Parts: sequence; structure tokens; C-alpha cells
Amino acid sequence: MSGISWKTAGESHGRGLIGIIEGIPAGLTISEQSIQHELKRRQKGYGRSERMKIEKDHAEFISGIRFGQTIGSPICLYIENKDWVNWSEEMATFGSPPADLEKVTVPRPGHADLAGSLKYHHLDIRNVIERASARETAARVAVGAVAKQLLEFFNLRIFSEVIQIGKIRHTNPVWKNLQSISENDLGTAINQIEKSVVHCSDEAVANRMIEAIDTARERGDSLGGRVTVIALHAPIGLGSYSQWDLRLDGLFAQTLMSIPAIKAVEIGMGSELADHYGSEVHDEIFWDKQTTKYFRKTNHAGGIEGGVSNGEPIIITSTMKPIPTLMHPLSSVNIEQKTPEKRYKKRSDICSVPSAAIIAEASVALVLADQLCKKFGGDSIGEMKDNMENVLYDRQLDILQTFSLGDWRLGLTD
Ligand code: EPS
Repeated sequence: MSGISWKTAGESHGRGLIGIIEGIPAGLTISEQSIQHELKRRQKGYGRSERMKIEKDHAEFISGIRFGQTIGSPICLYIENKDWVNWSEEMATFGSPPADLEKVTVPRPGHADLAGSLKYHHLDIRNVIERASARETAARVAVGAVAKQLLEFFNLRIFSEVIQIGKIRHTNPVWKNLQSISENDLGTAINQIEKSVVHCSDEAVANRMIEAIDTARERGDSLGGRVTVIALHAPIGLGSYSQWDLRLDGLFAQTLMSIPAIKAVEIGMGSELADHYGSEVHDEIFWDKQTTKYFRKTNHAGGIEGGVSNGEPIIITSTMKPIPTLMHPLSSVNIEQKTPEKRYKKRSDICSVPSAAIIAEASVALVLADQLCKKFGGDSIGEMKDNMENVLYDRQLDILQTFSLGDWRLGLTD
């Protein structure tokens, strides 16, 4: 079965961004409101720059949807850059550069500026900055929001939490309590995360994160952090151990690492696993006669064993480095003069970790939707649902083989 593919285009201060997503089966109802909601979520978050007051991201659908339903053709969407009006001469697609054009000639350490301009032989670093910019992630969130709606049809749910900003760590994040939390309490925790300006369920920790961002702002500095994405109800059997490029954990790692500034991706306990004996961390397997399901009491593996989803919640943590645009810039070199120079900027994000959480959700959704289509796909949503029920049906036991834990984690939608 073929899966889902997606591309984005557009420059940060160009006319706008384009997203294309292909492979979504026909007949899926798309809520336009949910797409716009995801775009709003990405723009929120304490520590963003003045630019976020200018942009009012809104996806305009160009193709692939008719009367609110997918029709099986490529879905194309457009997001206008409101800041374009201030850049229309400097970023014009045709014509000559304006007489007063100021080239960018000082690369920022930590950004794509130097390596990118040497690679493409650009003498104006703006040609690099514009596409390397994290502005691209608005289009990614929009195509990811389409993928999310396919997942939701099959009852897969994705949420995220910021678990670290700078030195402030949230030591008791929601994912660590998933084995014991009730559906109600999980709902409350997710609501708290959504209300928090730093996307964290614990108010006291969130307040300390806000203080850390304020301190960074006063220093003219920036902060990174860590975000965890949780995917509930992913069926058993996505990905494969049979080839290097089919492993589910590897697919997540590539997609998440492609988000600007993400420098590490961990599944489940991740790098903490190195501190323990094997007997302490592998999730023992049990069988529940009553529910006729396998179950685990722990989920250190983060829902993936041998590159295959095992029916437990999928847990992925991404680490974001501090943003390289600094109000108190670091030393650099003018690429024309080859003389020492610092690059000053009028505005910058201090911390975009809360936004990264939403972008990571979208990236995880795109991988899961692709895998779901590869395993169960069909041309129409009805065909895909039949395939899914057929594959997950355990003939020996006469049950739908789904997930191992409490009822709220179960089942396909009717
Ligand atoms: C970015 C720099 C800033 C951010 C931008 C990403 O933009 P500007 O250079 O216009 O001040 O605000 O992020 C977005 C525009 C966005 O929508 O997230 C960078 O250099 O990566």
C-alpha cells in the first residue's frame, strides 16, 4: 500500500507558504476549524518574537477537498505571510533588486547561514535565512493537521507537553503517569497543558519556566528545552524490524530532527536507559484472561520494540537547542570583507520550545498517518477501515486485537 507524502514551500518573508499532502484516502471529513486551531496553537507560547503579533496564520485550501471531504487528490494549502508587505521589494520574485538593498553578510553562529551560503554560493545570506527559517513549520503544522484528522478517524490521539526549558525540568510529566492515570484525569492534565503559555501541565514548574525565559530576555539571550509527544491508540504493527529504513523509531527520529533546532530525539526512557540494568527497564509481558489482552505494567520502551509499534502509548521526546538569533550576538566574520563582525537583529524569539511541541505533534502525526496508510491503506476511508478491522481481527481468539491497557485506550470508531 502506498503511504502519505508531503512537501512545503515558501520563504519566511516571501509572499506565503504552501503545503501539499498526498495519499489521504477519499471520503475523510475535514474540519477546517481544527486546521486553523492547530495553526493558532503553534503561534502561541511565551517567549516568541514580535513577528507573532504580525502573523495571523490561516490555511486557505486550494485543492483536494470538496464540500468538506477529501476526494483522493493532492491537498494543497496556502498560508499568507502578513509580513510580506514589508518585504515585497526585498523579496520580489522577479525584477531587479532595489537600489538600497542591504545584503546580509554576517552569518549567525548556530544557524544555517555560513554553511548554507558556502554550499549554494550565495553572497547574500538572506537567500539561506529565508528558507532555513522555522517559519516553514507553519505549513508543516497545517499538513500535519490534515494527517491528525485521518488519525482521529481511527481513534488515534496525539498530545504533547514541554518537559524542560533551559535548566527548569518538569520531573513528573504526564507521560510518566500514563499507566495509572484515569481518562478523566488525563483530560484535565491535557486541558492544563493547553491553557499553559509554556505548554506544561504543572503550574509551579510552568511559572519557573516563564521566569527562566524572562531572565534570558533580559540577558539578550535565548533558551532551548525538551518536548514530549504522546500518541495514544496507535495499533500494533506499524513500522518493521525487517529493514533499516522501515523502523518506526528511525522514521520518527528523521522527521523530528528535521524541525529547525531539534538536536536529539528519544523514544520512551531514551538516554536514561543507559543508567540501568536490562532487568530494570524492559517492560514485562502479561496476559489478562478477562479482557483477553496482553498488557504491560510499564512503558519504558515508549510503545516501540524492534522498530514496531507494540500497542502501548508512543512516547517521543525531542530536544531543542537555544535559538541562534541573539540580541547580544556572538562573534562572526563579514563574508565580503573577511573581517570580524557581529550580527545585530531588531527582533528575535527568546524561546520557541512551546511552539516546537505543536510542530513535533504535527510531525508525529505525519509519520503515523503514513504508516497507517502503508499498513491498512485504501483509496477510500471505508476501504481503509475494512482493511484495519480485517488485519487487527484475531481469528484465533475471535476478538479485535487492539491495545493492552484500560478501556479508554481501546477500539476503532464506528
Ligand atoms: C525565525 C526568525 C523569526 C521567527 C521565525 C523564525 O522571524 P523574523 O526573522 O521575521 O523575526 O519569528 O518564526 C516565524 C516567523 C514563525 O512563524 O514561527 C528563524 O530565523 O528561524
